[in-house]
Amino acid sequence: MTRTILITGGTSGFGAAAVTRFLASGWRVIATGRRAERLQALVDAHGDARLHTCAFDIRDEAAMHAALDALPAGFRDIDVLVNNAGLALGTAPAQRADLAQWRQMIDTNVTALVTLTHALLPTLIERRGAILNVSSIAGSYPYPGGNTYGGTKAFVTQFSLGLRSDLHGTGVRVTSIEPGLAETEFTLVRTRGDQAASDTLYAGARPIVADDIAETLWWVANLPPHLNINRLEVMPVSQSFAGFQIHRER
Ligand code: NDP
Ligand code: 8X3
Repeated sequence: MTRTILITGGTSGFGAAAVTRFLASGWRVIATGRRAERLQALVDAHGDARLHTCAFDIRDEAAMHAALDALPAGFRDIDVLVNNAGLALGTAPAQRADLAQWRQMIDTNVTALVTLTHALLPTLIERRGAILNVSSIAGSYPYPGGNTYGGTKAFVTQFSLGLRSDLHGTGVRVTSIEPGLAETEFTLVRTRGDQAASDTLYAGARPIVADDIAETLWWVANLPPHLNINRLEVMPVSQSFAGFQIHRER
């Protein structure tokens, strides 16, 4: 039976790679994002028989509900929700951070994620489906400048665990996927288009690439129905842990 997956943030990075991965293995895919031209490019590449795209800002609750209400009949029985759309903005310490950027991260990474999840829970319960939330190592390991971004991802991880607890007995699976350093448009977005900063961050690090996370999502989504991966932390081999910083008085 053909299964249906809704992937938010399908226009770039992990989400775009996941759209391709799931289409290639026969799934029906709903891809969302703001950039309509990127969604159209996916349709141009893959056709629209098993791909449906919806262009909307995920922070716009009315637009989200309109997109869900307008799903064609063949795409309504969603088996898997991938909450992937998200972003970091800025690397400044909290005391110099831009409050508007903090709000945008919370609205996107937290509020929109719970809104969409809430809307789809009845369908996912009926389908004994799965929720795959793209969190981050930034939710577990604080770093300077991570402040609100890390806070949103800590929420995503803990929300995933809470959902798992609430959905006990429904057969719905929930996974928090927590990638580390990954080269996508993430750093370009974070730095407002600073290609040099992005290139410098990833140079020589052999970071995670989008296809790695697409493959991880595909693996989790295709596990036997009696198995639940609760949390999955994925780093490139080049990334590991360092010690605490210590400020010394002089
Ligand atoms: P990209 O910037 O390449 O992709 C982000 C996606 O999110 C885009 O498709 C973008 O679509 C979508 N998005 C952002 N804001 C909105 C919005 N307001 N409405 C609708 N869609 C939106 O980055 P990644 O692929 O790396 O990021 C995907 C997820 O992975 C994010 O949640 C990120 O926090 C997380 N992550 C990334 C890591 C990394 O190092 N790259 C590591 C760990 C986690 P559009 O702009 O078209 O709206
Ligand atoms: C992205 C990973 O460490 O750059 O979520 O915040 S990190």
